Amino acid sequence: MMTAEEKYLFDLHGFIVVRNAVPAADVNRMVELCDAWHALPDAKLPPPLRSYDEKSRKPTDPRSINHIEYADEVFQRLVLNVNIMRIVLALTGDCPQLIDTALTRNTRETIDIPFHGGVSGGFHNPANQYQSVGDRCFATFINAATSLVDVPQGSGFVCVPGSHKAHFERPAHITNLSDPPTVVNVCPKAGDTVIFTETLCHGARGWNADGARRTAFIRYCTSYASWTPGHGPMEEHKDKISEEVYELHQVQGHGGGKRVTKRLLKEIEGK
Ligand SMILES: O=C(O)CCC(=O)C(=O)O
Repeated sequence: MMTAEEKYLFDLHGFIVVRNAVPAADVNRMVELCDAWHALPDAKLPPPLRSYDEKSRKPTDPRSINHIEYADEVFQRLVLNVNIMRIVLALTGDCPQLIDTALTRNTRETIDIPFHGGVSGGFHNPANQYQSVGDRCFATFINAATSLVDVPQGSGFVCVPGSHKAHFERPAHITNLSDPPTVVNVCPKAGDTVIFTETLCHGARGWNADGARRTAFIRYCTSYASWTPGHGPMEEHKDKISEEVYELHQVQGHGGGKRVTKRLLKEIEGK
């Protein structure tokens, strides 16, 4: 389901950019919701929306609102988007699990996000792995970041391409502000999706333009990963999502076979 070129690039860099993954009408709706929800305190958000770190967040930390797929259909379309799922299915061996969604807003007033991911003392968390085997790339924890705005150079997502396979510790002076070729600033247009393995060393530069950077992050893992039970569907809010999104949220064994996966594969094959 990934082309030879996509596999080459993902394996080499640890990320790829899917251009125009999301239709403009959906992008506009997401921007509208992003601005409306970010104008509200947590207590006023429609349940079960809540900020990732409402209690500990400082005013200058970028705010990330979670569980967005329960609050509007546009985010349910996003988690099932075939342009994105084509890659996610390939990377998870057709055993995907939706574990987390987040809508973030970065402004000139909010700070950058330091590098994280990658190796620590030569150790990759076994729940977060990347391998290339035979003709396949395989990642157990994937982030699909859809930009809702055009991101200018000098702002937004940065990473150390290839660091998903790094064995040695990153020297401390290499930061999210370092220059190419070691550090690359990926600047998507509105509707583009940056798909990366969470083993990639990544972070973000502060927003340096007017308005706000708005991004929808959808995180997937393999459905049999041992650390995910706490990330299953929210049973008390089950009535707010479709059967397919509910199933995508579920833990499942190595055999795969989610109905939603089969439906997506058929749709992708027919394209
Ligand atoms: O804002 C960004 O693009 C960085 C996001 C990030 O570091 C993450 O989701 O782990």
